Amino acid sequence: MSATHERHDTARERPSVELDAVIVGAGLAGLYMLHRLRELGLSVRVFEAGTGVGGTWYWNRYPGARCDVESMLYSYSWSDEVQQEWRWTSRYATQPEILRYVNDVADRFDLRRDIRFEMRVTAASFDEDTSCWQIRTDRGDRLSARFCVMATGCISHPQRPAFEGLDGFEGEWYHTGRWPKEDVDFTGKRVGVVGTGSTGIQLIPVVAKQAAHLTVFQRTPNFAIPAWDGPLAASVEREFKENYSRYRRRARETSTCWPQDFSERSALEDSPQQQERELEARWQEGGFGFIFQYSDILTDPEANKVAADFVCNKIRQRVNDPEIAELLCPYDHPLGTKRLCVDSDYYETYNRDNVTLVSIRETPIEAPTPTGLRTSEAEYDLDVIVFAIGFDSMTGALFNIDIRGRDGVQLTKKWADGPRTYLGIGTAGFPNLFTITGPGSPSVLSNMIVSIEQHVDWLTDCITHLLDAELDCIEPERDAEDAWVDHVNEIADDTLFPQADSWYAGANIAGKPRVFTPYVGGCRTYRDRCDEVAANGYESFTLR
Ligand code: N01
Repeated sequence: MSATHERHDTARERPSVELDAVIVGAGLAGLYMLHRLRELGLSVRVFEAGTGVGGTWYWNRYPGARCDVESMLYSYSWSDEVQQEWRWTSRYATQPEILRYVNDVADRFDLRRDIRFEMRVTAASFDEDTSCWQIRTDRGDRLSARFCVMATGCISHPQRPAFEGLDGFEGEWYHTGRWPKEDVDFTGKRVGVVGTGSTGIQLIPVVAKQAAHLTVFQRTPNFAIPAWDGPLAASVEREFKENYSRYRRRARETSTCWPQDFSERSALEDSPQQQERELEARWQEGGFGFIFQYSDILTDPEANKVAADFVCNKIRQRVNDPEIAELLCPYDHPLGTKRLCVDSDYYETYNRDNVTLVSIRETPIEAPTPTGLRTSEAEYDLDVIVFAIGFDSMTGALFNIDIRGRDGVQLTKKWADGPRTYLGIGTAGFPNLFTITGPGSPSVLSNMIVSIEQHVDWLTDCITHLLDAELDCIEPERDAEDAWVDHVNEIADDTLFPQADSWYAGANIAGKPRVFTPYVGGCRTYRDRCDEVAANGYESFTLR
């Protein structure tokens, strides 16, 4: 393996290319996978629908977009040169800064030469005769590859606004997950934002500062913890750079891929005064780590209520109008069972004279009109509508490709009642098809970049093993897959997660089967399991 062969098929216009591996997506996962497979001497091609690298950070250019993991930890660990030389400017990196970082990595390692931009893989089918994947793109390319790696992202397929009449809206409208490259100027405009998840919560304060008037259409309030963002202190940068190997090792050892982990203490062991003190201290640290304060926030309703009440009281302190504050207090899901949001002045934004909160839970949006949005109660005149309504997560990007395994079985059919994987890495009947941070792995519950590196490294070892042993194919055994899916569901049922109508469970998409897909057993346990499987000669996989 390793050479790229171009073979002309006289019956067709385009040459068919034979490769060792095709990778779909040039985000953080696709780029690292390319780097590792190249190191093995394989011929690899990456297909990317965008014009540049970055994935999530390429598409989500909306104002206020930034990562909710601290920049010193949301970065690749595999190149000491990069982690020592790259200089982050703030505690939480903005989207433009992360995109510059990803581009810098692509340049340093000359990754672009194997990436085809503005090309979307439309189909991938397994050919049993050659044990290769036959791949097609929207440009008419046809390729054959031994390995097919889906680095398509978990939260990458935007949910289209399903409002009839949107075409008749005479103003501009945007989806945050497909934000244009050009600046959108809200100055002097009446703007409506639909959606108050992590994205809306980041966007709303920024738009409010520019727009003449901002109307926020909220269906369900979410919990947000302040980021307390600011310039990255030189001392913090130094501390990380001098001790990076320790921080990275620690992140790999915890249950969430953060260097800090859940406390071992139950909230219920503390007196109310102590709880208040502990949570206040954690609040002052800011960010996602709030959830780590007690061991049982995600498992015990009473402990969860302690944390949720604390955050709701903070909302009441931050918002001047008590009625608006109540509308912003979450009521329908335990804290943390939807992704905890991290905010910068989100709640204070509702104290501005030019911001109106419209609760559409009881008075839903009925339709766009030529001049704005109509709810069941009123009409709102708007020049711009921004939809921050989220994604068809976990499976949306995969289902956007016509993937067919053995006997022509379609992935959409096999997963019709919910995704079925072994370890979130592969699925029975689809040999040599790999999903990086796929459903059934901890991925979206973790510091994503650490989970990406874990999967890429595991896959690289796996492919090396196949090549060394002169084996063609690997795929999960169906029994192992069934047992894994059951295990993922069972341990989720021991937590409060299933109580929320979250995208983790597909509950945000009409008609999607409701199955909680991320593995909640912790990244450390998961990593140990993956390592054990590899050490035992890829047990529970069939190798041919
Ligand atoms: O999407 P969401 P998101 N009419 O699905 C509402 C990651 N992320 O893009 O809750 C009216 O969370 C919907 O209301 P409801 C992070 O993992 C990370 O915000 O369904 N409203 C909800 O309020 C995050 O969890 C970062 O009732 C409608 C909102 O739209 C994930 O991406 C930043 C509606 C969607 O919230 C997704 O976040 C941003 C409708 N028809 C995102 N349909 C950071 O790193 C949906 N909604 C910081």
